[in-house]
Amino acid sequence: MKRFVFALALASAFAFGGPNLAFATMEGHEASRVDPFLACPLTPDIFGGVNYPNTEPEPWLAHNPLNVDNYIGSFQQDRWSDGGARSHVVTPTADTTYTATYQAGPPPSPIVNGGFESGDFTGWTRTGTTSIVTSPVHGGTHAVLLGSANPTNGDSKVAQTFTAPAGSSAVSFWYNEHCPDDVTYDWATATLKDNTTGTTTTVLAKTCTVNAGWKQVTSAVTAGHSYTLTLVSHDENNPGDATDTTYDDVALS
Ligand SMILES: [Ca+2]
Ligand SMILES: [Ca+2]
Repeated sequence: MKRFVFALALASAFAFGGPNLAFATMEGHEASRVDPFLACPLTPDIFGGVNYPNTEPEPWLAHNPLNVDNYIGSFQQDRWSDGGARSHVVTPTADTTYTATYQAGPPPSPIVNGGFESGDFTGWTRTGTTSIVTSPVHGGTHAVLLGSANPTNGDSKVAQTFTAPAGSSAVSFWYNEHCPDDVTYDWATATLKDNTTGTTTTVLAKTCTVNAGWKQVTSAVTAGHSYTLTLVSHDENNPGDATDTTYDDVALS
């Protein structure tokens, strides 16, 4: 009785059709009929040896002798005390054609930390009273707060210079203003300077609102031009009606 069975299976054959390569896989043929391990005794009493299941995996890997592009593997799983073994044979590899489709992703935005998600002022210059807040936010978990719940004096602002990349046509941002005053005294405003042409556009005219929630501002840009976006909250430092403005999600599209 053989207790070590060596089974061999064979793999792929090529078929060529037309001007294109076509691959067909031929399943391995049977070297031992039915289950090659059926005749292997697992009871040591027959031979007097002791079987130690799963004690000695012995990996074995070789080229398919009929096609060196294929591999055939097996491992011996059980080991008898008298040297016998029980093997498993794994299916030989077969030629398979995989098609990968790659798509170019959007280019990285030249606006750094536009959502203030770094939790700091990375990418921005700042003036006046500025802070990073976690509430309210429009997107993510952070936004920038200009001004304060306490009166501040004059403009509080952040600014960033960037170059509009090819394919971009607009810059946008969101603001949430708390202005319990009159626009004569307190306001939010934003400007976009085209550094290429020297033109400055007021993209958010002076506004003073309270409890208006998040509002979006969008302004056209010309690809290839350099811009400086400045976000402002202005307070006239009068007790009792301090204004602050939260900005978030500065982005190009
Ligand atoms: Ca954010
Ligand atoms: Ca005020």
